Amino acid sequence: MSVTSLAEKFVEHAASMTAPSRVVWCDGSKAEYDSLIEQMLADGTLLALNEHTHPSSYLHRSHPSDVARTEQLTFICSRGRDDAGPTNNWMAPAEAKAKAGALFRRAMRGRTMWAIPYLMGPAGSSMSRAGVMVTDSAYVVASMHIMTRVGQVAFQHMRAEDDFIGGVHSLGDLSPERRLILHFPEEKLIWSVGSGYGGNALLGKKCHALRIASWQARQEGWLAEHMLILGLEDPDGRVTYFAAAMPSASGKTNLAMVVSQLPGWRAWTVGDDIAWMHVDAQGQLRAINPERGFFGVAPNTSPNTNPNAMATVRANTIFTNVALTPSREPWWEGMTKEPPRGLLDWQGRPWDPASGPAAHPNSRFTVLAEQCPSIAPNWEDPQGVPISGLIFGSRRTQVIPLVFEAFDWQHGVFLGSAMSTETTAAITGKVGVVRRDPMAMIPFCGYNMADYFQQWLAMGPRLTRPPKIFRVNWFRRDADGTFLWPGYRDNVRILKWMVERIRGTGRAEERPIGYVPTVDALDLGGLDIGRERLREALRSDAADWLPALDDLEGFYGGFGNRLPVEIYGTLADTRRRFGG
Ligand code: SAT
Ligand code: MN
Repeated sequence: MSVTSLAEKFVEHAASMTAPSRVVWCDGSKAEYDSLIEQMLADGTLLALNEHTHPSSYLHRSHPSDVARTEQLTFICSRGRDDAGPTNNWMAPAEAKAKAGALFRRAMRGRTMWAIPYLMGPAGSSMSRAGVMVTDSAYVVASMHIMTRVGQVAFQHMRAEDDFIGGVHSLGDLSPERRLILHFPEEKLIWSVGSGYGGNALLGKKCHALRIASWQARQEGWLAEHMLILGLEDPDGRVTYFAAAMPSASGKTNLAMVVSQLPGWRAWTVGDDIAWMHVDAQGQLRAINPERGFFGVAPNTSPNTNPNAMATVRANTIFTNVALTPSREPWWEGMTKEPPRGLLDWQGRPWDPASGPAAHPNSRFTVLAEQCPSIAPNWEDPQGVPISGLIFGSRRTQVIPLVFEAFDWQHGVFLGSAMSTETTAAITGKVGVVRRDPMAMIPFCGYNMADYFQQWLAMGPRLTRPPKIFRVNWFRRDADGTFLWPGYRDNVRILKWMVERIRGTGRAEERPIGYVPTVDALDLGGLDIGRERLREALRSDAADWLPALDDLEGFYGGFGNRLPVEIYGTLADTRRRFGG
């Protein structure tokens, strides 16, 4: 492999700080992956699963205090505090280097440091970007093999010697007291210490492909988003592509792999977590999936909720923190109705239902995207796929209707900026608390969110046919706490209506919040849902919305006069339409 001298220097510098006993450059080969697996089986980092039912698949049990992203320990270390904005934790670069430097000092002594050149995005795409990360975790290296394109291909895509994001990762002592996830956008640098968990440690994913990439995207005029990408094929074979933002552990993977219930309609998966979107020379928005695999939430994945994911993880999969059956098969809550007897829980103890779930609620599978039965034939097209619809979805028990459409681009950006959601197990902390989460990017936007809204607004006029923007909420409940909409595969009915809206045929009524489907506009063939329930799922009352808009104004206030006037203006228009 020909390594550039700047990449070499970067790795040498990281080695001088962390003092590993040896440095190994990764080439991304199958032999390399196999030897990492061998090593982890030998030292107990991995357990082999049943070779007949789950060939070449493994279970990893993480440290019990290292099971999710730790947002309170995640910082944007831009030079100016205002450039990180009020929704990010900020630390001055010098202070951050001093603090983390103390934790990195000789942290790898007696250990191997792997240097991983990786590419985010398909080979041959001008939208793809390279990184070089070092780590002392074999689990991280094997996971990077699955989630990114590792090896020479990264160097081939560098447009200059310094055209890569540098990442330094060490497990440290895994203590949350000595854990920091730091981003230095001006230096194209990521430092992460004290965690081996996916979102904290696979630096290509959230740290690079969202936090640093969003900063670069702002400067270069594109968007790095927390979005799945899917194509919906109609009975005539025409495919309409969507990108959809939803918070972590809120159904992105399920929607990305959805199996259609509607005769003749079929969904194709392009990505399940991240979309990089550019405007092409014709003014068309195009998206690539920067990742190569899925790092999906296991609980509630079943032959019913996501048959494609179940088929994807039949082989060559690394499971993290799931439960184990006596026949060495993975198991998690929601996979089968009844838990099998004799389970070991995610920490390897005989499962006692009184002590909580058998699988950790944020347990995961890591697997190549190409194994997914619904993977789109063109998912690695260097040009990306043309996006006709953008979807903002969140998890809200109340207020937000099942689906509605923005009046125009600016209104759609407002709807994205107004998102709030109930928290999930994907982050450490309390589950089910409502928090603001514009565009599902609150944990991932690497710069001031007021500027981020401006970036979104500025995209609209550059697009010849701006995608229609939709807001969805699969999670609304009735007074008894039961979901109003069945979700999962029935969500294709909602996607079909969106395709009809994009083509100008779908029926809708105009309301203060946007265009809402009329009850007869949705294809409900074969679905047993009362019209009253559907009407309730689509309801939008001033009594719910006006207080919600007041709350939203409070959130916007935190940005001061950096918030684009268009956002305030659209808020005022919405209030006026409600008669408030
Ligand atoms: O843990 S990750 O950040 O990689 C996944 C997620 O929370 O969206
Ligand atoms: Mn995610």
